[in-house]
Parts: sequence; structure tokens; C-alpha cells
Amino acid sequence: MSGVADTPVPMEVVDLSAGWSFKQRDDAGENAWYPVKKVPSTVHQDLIDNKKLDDPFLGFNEIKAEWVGLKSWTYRTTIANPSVLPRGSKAVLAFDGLDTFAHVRLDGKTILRSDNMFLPHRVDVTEAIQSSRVDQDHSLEVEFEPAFLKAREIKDQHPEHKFICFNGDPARLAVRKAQYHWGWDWGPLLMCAGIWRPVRLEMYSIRIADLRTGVTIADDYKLAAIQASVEVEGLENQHHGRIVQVRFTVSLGDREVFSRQADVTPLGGRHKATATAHLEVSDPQLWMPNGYGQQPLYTVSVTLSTEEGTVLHQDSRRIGLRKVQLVQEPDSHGKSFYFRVNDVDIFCGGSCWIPTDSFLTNVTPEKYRAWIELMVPANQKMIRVWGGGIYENDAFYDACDELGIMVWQDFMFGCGNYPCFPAILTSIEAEAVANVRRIRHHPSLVIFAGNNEDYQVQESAHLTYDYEDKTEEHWLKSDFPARYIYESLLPRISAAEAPWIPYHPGSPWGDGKISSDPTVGDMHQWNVWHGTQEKYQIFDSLGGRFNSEFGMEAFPHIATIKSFVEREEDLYPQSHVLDFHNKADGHERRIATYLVENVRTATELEAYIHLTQLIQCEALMFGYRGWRKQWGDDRRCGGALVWQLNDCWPVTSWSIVDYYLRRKPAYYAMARVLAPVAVGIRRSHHDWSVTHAREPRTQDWELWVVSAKLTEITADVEVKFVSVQTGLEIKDRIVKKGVKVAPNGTTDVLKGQVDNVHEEPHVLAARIWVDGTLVARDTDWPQPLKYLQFPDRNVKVEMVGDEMHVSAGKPVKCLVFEEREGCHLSDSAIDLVPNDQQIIRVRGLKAGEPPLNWTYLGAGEQ
Ligand code: BMA
Repeated sequence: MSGVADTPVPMEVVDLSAGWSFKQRDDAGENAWYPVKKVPSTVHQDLIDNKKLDDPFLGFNEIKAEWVGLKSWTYRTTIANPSVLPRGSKAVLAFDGLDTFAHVRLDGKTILRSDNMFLPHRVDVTEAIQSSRVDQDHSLEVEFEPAFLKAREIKDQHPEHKFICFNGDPARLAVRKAQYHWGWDWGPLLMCAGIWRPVRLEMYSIRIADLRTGVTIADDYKLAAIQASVEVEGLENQHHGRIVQVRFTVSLGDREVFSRQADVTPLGGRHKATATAHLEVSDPQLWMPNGYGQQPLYTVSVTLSTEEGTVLHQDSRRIGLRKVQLVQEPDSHGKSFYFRVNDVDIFCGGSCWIPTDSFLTNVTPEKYRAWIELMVPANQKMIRVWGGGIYENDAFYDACDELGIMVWQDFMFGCGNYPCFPAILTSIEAEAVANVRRIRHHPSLVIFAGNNEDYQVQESAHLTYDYEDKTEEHWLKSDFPARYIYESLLPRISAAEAPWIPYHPGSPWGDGKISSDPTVGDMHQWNVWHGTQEKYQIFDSLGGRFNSEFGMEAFPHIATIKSFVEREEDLYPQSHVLDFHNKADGHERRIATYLVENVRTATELEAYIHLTQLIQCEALMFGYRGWRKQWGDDRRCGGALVWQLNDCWPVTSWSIVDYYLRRKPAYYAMARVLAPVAVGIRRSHHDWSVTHAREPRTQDWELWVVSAKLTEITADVEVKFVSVQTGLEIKDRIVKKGVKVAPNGTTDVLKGQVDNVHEEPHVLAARIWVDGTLVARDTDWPQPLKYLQFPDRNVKVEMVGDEMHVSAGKPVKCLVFEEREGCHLSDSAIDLVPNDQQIIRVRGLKAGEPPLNWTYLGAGEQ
């Protein structure tokens, strides 16, 4: 290495994404190496690209891919020798993520061994770079050992621990790697390995190692203060007494709104220093969630430069100015659990998120954006990053910031009793610090939760837990040691690194009570589908203070099914390959149960898809609609997050949008009940399938309006009573004008009775107008739907420009339009009653293309 410079020089970054090849570690010879398109990558995709592996998403190929996860793999590249590494400068290899048991060698010498996928690494390689000749390139090699086998080895080394879990091999608990790689009840077992996040070589004399931005907003919202601080590495490399200048700026778009110079103060040791600044934004433009305002994003930048103005390093964070509170206060229902943003209470209707591909490196920033964009018109406010996946990519949080989707972030522990041996605790601590630091500035991030369902595992396996025992030593020695992680380690880290983000020990967590306690904390309500398999019509009565999981499976789109079914003859609902692409315990029974309880079932595939999707639609509607109503009852329910928004491969699961981003009908049903102003109508439930159940003589019904508006609105409301058989109104409609609708709450408007003895089966059809505009509808049907007849519905769908005008002569349940590639519908999965034409806007339908197909419940009946 030659070239000596004694003035500090700007940081230089060499991207190391190209020039890689890989091989099975034990294969010898140059022929064993195959090219890698680009790093980050995963070994499965690299094998597919080289035609050494059939696409594991097709048919039964997942099984054929098993060997990949049982082998060791080596990746290599060369790094061109940098021409100049100035005196006093450093060379660092930065690995943002290695999956998982990695052994890294530079020029044949070990420079790093790592065993935590979630941990970034920085390795000082100055000596190796400096000691080489100018014309000598460097070889970089990363070898991955099979995590599946390593996990079992580590597990065996810890007989003192009870490895218990739901989903996957219990050995997964011993390894810090995305837990869903071990297979989940919606995902294949594909044990990835590889350089899954960027790698680069950095050369610098001085660097911003961390930038922290804590925002506080004055009570009157006239001023936002940003407490900004940086950690500076390499201050000792200043040459000839040159003073490094630190400058902070805040800008909005191109406009700089504040700037400040700061001094660097050494931090004890020789290598670290800090600089802090108090930055101010007057008349701040506030960041608000989707539907409540805009999402202005300010940039806080920091520049290190020499006295002469040479910029040595720059870094920035894009932030939002907002205040977030998790309101947990004693109230008439127990203890509240809801979010308040800039003093506005927000009902968090939204979704849970799983890693959106089995092969994480295939998810582009555009794809992240497309996923989050789906949530916006669907009136969703929150997404929960579930603990069995990953701390998501920056692009995910960026999209949430830009679109106003609040993020609930679990730490990466899921459905298990995690061990706490010293090495894993050290690793978890480093992982938590690194990831909290990486994502804490995102305004969308509103809560950290310690884990997913680990307290439920503890409860079901009767592991030691005494809430009153606050001695951490006892926790660590108990058979539920991870309590230490969730109640001591992680809260400490989040308080130190991101005190502005509320921390919650688990999802769910009952604050010392059982995690399913409905009076406190959040809750996962799985007694519809799993558990006691209740009827979904009573979802609202099963909720807690915040329902962070609940769901119902539905088949994906027919095109998605056809993407993995290789033989025409397997295109029937119960075929082996369709069952294989459903990983949920007892799925045949459960789908069948909910179908036979509610609808006349079918055997033809497309009809069956529609039925399962209709059931999902109904189930989620019953959940969200009822829980949103409770929001107005002293915030009895603070939010509901469906399990799950997305899929990681083509599968039948609880997702509301499938792997190829094709919406299932439930997506639309949710959007309707989460609309800013929505009307709800329902008759009381009767359980028709309990022994000797008779239809009750009468059923009460009620009509209410929910509003997310922050001021009172005046509305007109109407209810019609429409015979299912004839389509005629069986009694006088009720119209109520000038209803005062409470802001950000629920208003009860009408009540009545259905007389099952003297009245024929009929639909309660409600509509609401605000300022003369029809804003929402709801219909309530006699249950179960299977007892109803649907002949001669006389459905008409007329294309008028880019609108579909839809009407029917008799009540129609769940009219679903085809989801065609490239088309966006303003609504689907609608119910219709006579004399109430509905208009659906279609975006993306090209001229000359045939109109969209559609179907509805009982469409085939004569
Ligand atoms: C929840 C989740 C997942 C699981 C889902 C469906 O408990 O946390 O672990 O996939 O249920 O069973």
C-alpha cells in the first residue's frame, strides 16, 4: 500500500455488491464456483439463477430444496486494492447482515465469525490493506454453515433449558436468525443462508458512527425541538491540530429551516467523541397518520468538515415531527391501551406483517412501497412487524413514514421459550442496540414490543412466572429465563436508545395478568379459527383492549393457485398440492367448519375460492366493525390488526392480500368498516348450531355511526327492511335526519326488533348521508347465510367510462369482481339491495379489454 497523505480526506466507500461467486463449500476445483448476480443474495436464489435448484414455490419443490439448508456454502469476491489509504486513515469492511453462521476471511485470514443474522458488523482491515502491494487485490470469502444443524448442536449444549415452541423446530430458539425460515403455519421451511444485507469497504479518517434525533414538541405545537447528537469515531486522526467542524442542519424539502455548529467532545476513551445540538423548528408541520393529515418529512443532516471546509463525512435522518403516546390508564373497562398522536386519539385499524418473501433479498424497495401503498386507500393506520421475521429493511419504514402508516415493531422473538445463556444474551443485546439505532428516527414507529406470543407459550407450558417476583436473578434461573429479555434487557435498551418510543413487553401482554386478559394490554384473539373455534359472528364479544391479532384463512386468487399447481387435474380444492400450500394445523377441518356452518359448500375450485374468501370477508368485517364501535365506548378497544396482511410465498393463509399482491375480498370489507365515517347495523346473534337451538322469536337490532372526524358532523340515516326472497321492502323504512355524530367516536342512532315469526327473512340495509352525499352503507343478514335462497337476483353491471354501475333486483351477498393484473378497484365484495345502485371506479382497465368478471353468493342458483 503506498500513498501517504497527512490531511484528513473524505470518507470513501467501495460498494461490494458485484463480482461474487459461490459454491458448496466441500466441492473442489474452480468448476465448483457459480456466479452470483448481485449481493445481497440468498443461496437458494443463487442456485435457482444457476439452474441448480427448481423454484421451491412450485408444486412440492419445497421438499426438493431441503438439502440446500443442510450444506455449507462459500461466497467469494475480490476487492481491488485501494490506491491510497492516507496515513491515519482506516479501512473497514462493513457487513450490514450475514445469514447466519458466517466465517469471513480476508486474504485467507479469519477476520470475523458471526452467528446472528440481525447484527451488522464492522471489521477493521487497515493492516491487511496497508500491508499489501499496490498491484495486489484482496480476496474476501464468506463461508456459511447450515443453521439448521448448528441450531440443534447449540440446543444440545443446553440441556438445562426447556426448548418449547409453537411452529418450527424448537432448536430455532437457540439461533438468532429469522424464525420463519424454520417453517411456519403459513410458510415453507427454506433455510436460507447468504450475505443478506449490503457489504462495503469504507476508508476514512473520521466518521459519524451514529446520529440520534429526539423530538419534543411544545404543548401549543408552535415549536419542535430536536435534540440531535452524533457519535464521532476517529477524532484522534486530526492532523496538525486541525479542528473538525460539526454542522447540523434541518431542512424540509430543499429549504433549510435551521442550522447549528457544534463542538466535538471526546468521550472518555481515545476513539469516540460526541457532538450535540439543540435544533429548533418553529411552526412545525406535524406528521400525522394516514387519514388524519399530511406526512411532512424533515431531514436532519450532520456534516463533519475540516476548518478549510473539506467535507469528511456526512449523514442524515429523515424524521417527522410528532408526539406519540400509548395511553394506558385505569378506566371503566380496566386499563386502556390506545395510541394518541399529536393529541389525537387514533383507532388503529390495520394489519400484521410477515416477511414478504421466503427469500428476503428478492424484496425490492418498490415492492415494499407497493405493499404499504395498498393500506392507504383501505383506511388502515397501523402495521405490526411480527416477531418471527426480521427487523425490516429501511425501505419498509421509509414507505410507512411517507404514507402515514404507524408501525408496531416486535423484537425478533416468536412463539417460543427462548434460552438466555451468556453468549446469546450478549448477542441479543448488541442486536437490539443496533436495530433500535437504525430505525428509531422513523416517525411511523410508535411502539416496540418484546416478542410475539412468548408469554402465551409460557402460559400454555406452565413455565415459571411470578409477576410479583422482581428479582432478575430468579428469572434467569427459572424455566422461563427470557422474561429477563422482555422485562429487563429490552426495556433498558429502548429507554436508553429511543426513550420517545413506548415499550411493551410482549404481544400479547397482560401487564401481569394472563396475556389473554381482555381488560388490560393487547390480545391475540384466536378463538375464532384456532382455540375453541367460535362463530365469527361473535368476534366483537371476544375482544380486548387492543386486538393485535385475529384472522380467518382464505384461498388466494385463482391465478396465484395456478402459479404453483403444475397439473391441470390438481385444480380442485382438496388436492394434495393445494393442501401442501397450506401449512396451518388442521386447516381442512377449520376451513370446512366455517364453510359448512355458514354457506352451502362447493367442490369446484373457483366457487370454493369465492366461498372461503367470503367467509374471511364476513369474519373480519364482524371483528373490525364491532371493535371499532367499542372505540366510542370509552376507548374500550384501541385497535385491531388482522393476522395477516401478506404472504411470503403462494399459499392459502390468513393473508388478506396474496403473495403476488392480489387482493382478497376481505381487503375491501375491512376498508369499508374502517372508513372515516361508517354506519353499522346488526341484529343480535343467535347460535343456530347448538343443540335444540331454535330461531328466536325476535332479535333486537341496532344501528350506529362511527366517525374519525375530529369535529361533530350532522348526518341523515336510513334503514330499509328488504325481503331476501322478493326484494320488496317488508315494512316501512326508517329515516332519521339531522343526526349529530360525535367526533372520533361512536353514536348510537336507532334500535328495533326483527320479528322472526311474522316477518319473512330480510336484510337490514342501512345508509348514511353527510351534507347530502351518500358516504357509507352496511347490511345485516339473517344468519346463517346457507338457509337463504338466492335465485333470480337480476344483477346488472354496466361499464360507464371507467366506472362500473352495479345494481340488483333482490338482495345480493358478496359480489366480488375479478382482480385483474394492473386493475385497481375502488370497492369489491359488496352487498346489494334493490334501488341502490353502487358505483365502482376501475383504474387500469385498458380500452378493448373485456369487462371484469364477477360472482356472488348463490350466483348459480336458478
Ligand atoms: C399467531 C401468530 C403466528 C401464527 C398465527 C396463525 O399466533 O403470531 O405465529 O402464524 O398466529 O396461527
